[in-house]
Amino acid sequence: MKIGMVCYPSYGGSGVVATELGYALGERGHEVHFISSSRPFRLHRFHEQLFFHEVTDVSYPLFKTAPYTLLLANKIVEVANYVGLDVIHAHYAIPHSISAYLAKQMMTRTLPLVTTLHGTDVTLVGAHEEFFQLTRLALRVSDRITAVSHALARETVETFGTVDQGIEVIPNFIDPKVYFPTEGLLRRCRKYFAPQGEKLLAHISNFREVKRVVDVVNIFARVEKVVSCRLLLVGDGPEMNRVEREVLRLGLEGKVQFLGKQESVQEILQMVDVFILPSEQESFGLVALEAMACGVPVVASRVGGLPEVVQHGKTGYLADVGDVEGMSEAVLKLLTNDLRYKAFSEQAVKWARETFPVERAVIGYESVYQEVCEHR
Ligand code: GMT
Repeated sequence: MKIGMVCYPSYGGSGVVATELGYALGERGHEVHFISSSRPFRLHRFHEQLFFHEVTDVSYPLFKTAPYTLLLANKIVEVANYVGLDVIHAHYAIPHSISAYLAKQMMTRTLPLVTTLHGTDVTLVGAHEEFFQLTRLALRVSDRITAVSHALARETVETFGTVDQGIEVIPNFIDPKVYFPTEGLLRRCRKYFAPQGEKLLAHISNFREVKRVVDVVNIFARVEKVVSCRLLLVGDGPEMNRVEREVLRLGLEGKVQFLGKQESVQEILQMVDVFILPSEQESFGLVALEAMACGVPVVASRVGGLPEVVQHGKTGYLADVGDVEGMSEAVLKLLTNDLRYKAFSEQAVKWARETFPVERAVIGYESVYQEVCEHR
């Protein structure tokens, strides 16, 4: 099949899922055409079945900003006609599904549209008054809708009412050839970040308010009073300044290392001991899954899709949003009992590999594409 993959190129789970899915589809002989404002950040390996089409900016004195939704719609039509796309897969309803819907109207043949909901499109953007009707339209006009967790599927129905086509849940996934536990290779790095043999805690995100990165610093502050440890903060975003101020306020600057935006997060995850994700909202929490696949137990908030990803008391611990005390106790439970830690780490790898393999997801998406193409 020839699939048009529309996604955000920036640092974030939905772009990662779209890109990894693209590689997996390419491996299975499909042709995948990414359409985005710039090259998706994980689309760096050459693959003969993967292509990238950039939506070019247009400046015109009348436009305050370029009308991206329209430019994207136009690009979808151009690519669909030129390469003969069979299906459009939009990751994130706003504006991608709306652009794809516009593109469908402009086409002289049928072009099925599959929308994958990733979370903030429904929980934050879709729930804003300004986007509510548009998101509802995106849901109505998509031929098939998938969501990355049952929690997100439920929340979509609660927010927008029954979706006629139904919502199929296809959980996010990992490639165990990329995310796996390893020793040795990363000892050198570990020595650099934890020179006295300290434990290493980590958090990776786009540092938006919803991630509650300040909580991560406060959890670390409590833990490091009991166990000698360091914190690695990976990513960047609007909360960075607040987080830095909190680190300074707590006098932790010597123990917290900011690594900025990183691409090969598996290499960081492979050297850390516990991963912390105290988000306010999380439809899935892909990075928590990536951590577990690397053998790193996760301490996270009991919210959205996270209870479907992290097994409380088995592969990590869950606590209520904002429960900094509970999360620091959970980290300490893991760091102060080697036997427990080893069991959690092994269970995390097994759970991630067996429950969220890339093969299962790619077969799920493939059959969705086939069904929409058969019914066009
Ligand atoms: O979490 C973000 O801010 C980024 C966002 C995105 O669109 O990339 O992530 C969402 O999609 C990911 C991939 O499906 C999920 O793993 C994240 O949980 C979800 N984020 C939220 O729901 C806040």
